[in-house]
Amino acid sequence: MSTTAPSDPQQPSPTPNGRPMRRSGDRREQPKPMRRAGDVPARHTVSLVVPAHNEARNIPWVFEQIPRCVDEVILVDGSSSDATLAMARHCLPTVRSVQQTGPGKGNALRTGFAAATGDYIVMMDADGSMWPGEIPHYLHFLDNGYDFVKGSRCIAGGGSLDLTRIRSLGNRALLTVVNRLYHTMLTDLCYGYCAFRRSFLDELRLRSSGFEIEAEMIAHALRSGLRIAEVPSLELPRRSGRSHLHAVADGRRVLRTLIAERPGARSAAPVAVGER
Ligand SMILES: Nc1nc2c(ncn2[C@@H]2O[C@H](COP(=O)(O)OP(=O)(O)OP(=O)(O)O)[C@@H](O)[C@H]2O)c(=O)[nH]1
Ligand SMILES: [Mg+2]
Repeated sequence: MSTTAPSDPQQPSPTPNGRPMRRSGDRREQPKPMRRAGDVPARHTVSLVVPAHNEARNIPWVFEQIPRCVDEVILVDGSSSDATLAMARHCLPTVRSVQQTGPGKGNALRTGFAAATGDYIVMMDADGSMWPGEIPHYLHFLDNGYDFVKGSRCIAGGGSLDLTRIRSLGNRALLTVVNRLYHTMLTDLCYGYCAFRRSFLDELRLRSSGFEIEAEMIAHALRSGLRIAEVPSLELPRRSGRSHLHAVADGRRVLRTLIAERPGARSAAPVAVGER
């Protein structure tokens, strides 16, 4: 009398040639094609640096909309007296928080940049005036060979629902200065939504402490010969809370920075033109 082992539902039933039968859903081993340089672009990692001073009420709107392409979010807290940090941790438990080393937005950004580990760094305000959904537009240009990508409110597709008359005039005047001094044709200047390759962080040689850091970044990017692109960006009104910017005093600091850092100026930070 022959006996048959009871069939094991885990085991595939053998085929006449002794091999297990392939079922639909089984993974097929595909021969892997050889990867050549330039075939498949590797995905670059992205750090988002967010300076925040008393922005607890705005953080939820901002953090909820950060796209999945961002790998790391760094919140640089400027000794907020509200629940900025607690709110950030509540909305995004993986957020990395760093404490800035001195006063001002410039100091906060430099602290955040130094802590970032991604291939690309994106900087964005915490007040809800910049829509996180635009981040992929910046990354698109970096992925396609640009080194420094800045938002522009003054090209088709961009705009501002926040610029007051005095700020708009100031921005246009400072823009004229930068275009003359640096022989360029940028369309916007005092706007802090930017992205750049982290490998160029040293080349940007940032020293500013206040709002003039945005102008310093652009001035040094131009002087270093970085490939700069502008993407349209819509600036929204800050969602709640008070502005930290003083249009006249900060405008003067931007002007001083642009003049001091102009090509050929003795006081300018040494920038390694043509090193790349
Ligand atoms: N960590 C830190 N963040 C700052 C400091 N100053 C400003 N910020 C942040 O930098 C971003 C830009 O500052 P805002 O006050 O919005 O300046 P602004 O956008 O020119 O002004 P509004 O248009 O009125 O909003 C915001 O996220 C602020 O919370 C600071 O000293 N430390
Ligand atoms: Mg703002």
